[in-house]
Amino acid sequence: MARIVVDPVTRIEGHLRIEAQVDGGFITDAWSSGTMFRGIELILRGRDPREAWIWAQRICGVCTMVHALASVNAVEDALGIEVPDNARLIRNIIAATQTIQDHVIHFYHLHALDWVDVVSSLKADPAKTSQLAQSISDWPKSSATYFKGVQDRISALVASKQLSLFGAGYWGHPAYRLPPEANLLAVAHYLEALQFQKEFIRIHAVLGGKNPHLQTFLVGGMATSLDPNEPNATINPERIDFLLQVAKSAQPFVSQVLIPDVLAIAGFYRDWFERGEGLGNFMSYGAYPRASIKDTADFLLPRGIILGRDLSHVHPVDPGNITEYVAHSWYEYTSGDQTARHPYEGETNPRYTGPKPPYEYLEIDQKYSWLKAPRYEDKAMEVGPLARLLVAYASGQPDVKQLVNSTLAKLKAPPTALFSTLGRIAARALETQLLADRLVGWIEELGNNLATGNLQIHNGEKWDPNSWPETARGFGFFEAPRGSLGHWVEIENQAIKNYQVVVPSTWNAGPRDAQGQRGAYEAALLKTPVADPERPLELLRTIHSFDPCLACAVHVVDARGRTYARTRAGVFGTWG
Ligand code: NFE
Ligand code: MG
Repeated sequence: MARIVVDPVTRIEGHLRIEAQVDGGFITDAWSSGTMFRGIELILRGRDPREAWIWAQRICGVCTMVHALASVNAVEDALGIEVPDNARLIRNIIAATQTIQDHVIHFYHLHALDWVDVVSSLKADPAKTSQLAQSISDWPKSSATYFKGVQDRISALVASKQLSLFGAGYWGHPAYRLPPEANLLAVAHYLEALQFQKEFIRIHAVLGGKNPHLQTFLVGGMATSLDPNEPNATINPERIDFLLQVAKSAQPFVSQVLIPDVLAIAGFYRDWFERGEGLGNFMSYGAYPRASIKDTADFLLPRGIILGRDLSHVHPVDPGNITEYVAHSWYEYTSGDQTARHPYEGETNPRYTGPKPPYEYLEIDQKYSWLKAPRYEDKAMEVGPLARLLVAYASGQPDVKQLVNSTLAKLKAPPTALFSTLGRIAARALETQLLADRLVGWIEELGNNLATGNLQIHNGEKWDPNSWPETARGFGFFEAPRGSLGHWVEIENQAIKNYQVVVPSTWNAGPRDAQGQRGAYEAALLKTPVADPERPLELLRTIHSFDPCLACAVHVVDARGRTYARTRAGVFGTWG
């Protein structure tokens, strides 16, 4: 028996520590720990609810605007504000743009190197790489000369002995299976994806003034001016043309680069279609209102719950059934640490109980994470692209059904293959395609509103706090790139009395609850083979497939700083 400690897990946002028990070459138990405390929920207390989104958005620099959106949704819900159609469209456009960019960055820059051996790409024959590229896609950058150029860049990097972001990888690990040509192809696309995401996010520059942390959210709508006759308006016909042009750039990149790469890589790692899922319970709050923000039955990505991998039944989501436990988290509840609390009654009382640094292992029988443990009807849930896709598929969403069925046919895999590490990766890629296709339509709708004189962007009816009731409370849901995101706000005497955020990575990376039930990461790691405990590449594959974001999940870094426990397994590259 050996205990593997990976701390920090890198190529993620924030600080995550995984401890795993390995017996006979397989993981037999695992513990997930968020190792920093943040306090945005406390910072929000006493503030004007109309400015909550500005603070909440700083929870994360990766999923940037999702907390702004959930925050305005929550305050609008509390105060009974309906937003105009243009605000719905602009929010959908901003959010879909965020998710597409985030998913591309995740696949290429945060995850691909768990499957792609950069150093092996030096052995590739550029001519054969060209043949491979042309056999799987029509993407034009596919000549032997092009791949030779990419290989020369990697060679120069290796010769400089400064591998930079490719330093300290597990290169040569036996679990890498791609031939050198496929590795070179993927490395070329890693570099292209850097360029793509930089250009694509200009949609946020137009609609939000900047990225990350857009400036144009507003309780009651958006602060983006619409005027067909005003050259300086945020949205005029020229800007619509520009947005369309940038949005359309995503379709070829996703269909000719991302999807073929995911399918090609999956073909070499088919055994990863059979491991790494874990809980079997999946939840999506639903996202992207098609007609009205209020109509939660009419989302592009439907709301629902799948239990026990049963795709024949989609259960409804009742927001009243969401609670958080702190039995194994460094917090205390006035009602006792074995109790669960709904976010409206949520408490953020941090209390670190140990171990004292430097330490070897977490106190797994006691408290061991800065994340709470969210539960739905006392059940742990996986959230994220796979959950959304499964809920959409089981709900009969026609676009998703068609995408999933055609992809499974190409992979010659049954639907049960989705319940896996690779299923998570495939689901993210398919969602990117779905959103890239839909994004253009929303921009066109916005252009139509502009052309027909529907220019309302903000509902100012409840802007004056004197028009608010003495007390009010509401919640805002959204499906962030990593999954179901909820903000709960309680307003009293025109100020925030309590604010609670339950975030996707808290659902997925959270610790055990009072009943000892594992969180999604903890469950997903069980039975994972580990060929070399000193280099636990397989563990990283499953954890990275969730796209961890601990900054979101623990929502002020421990100002005293902390010494990390011994890093048993170093990993390469950092993010954030
Ligand atoms: Ni910091 Fe986030 C997303 C949110 S995390 S990335 O997506 O909300 O779980
Ligand atoms: Mg919280």
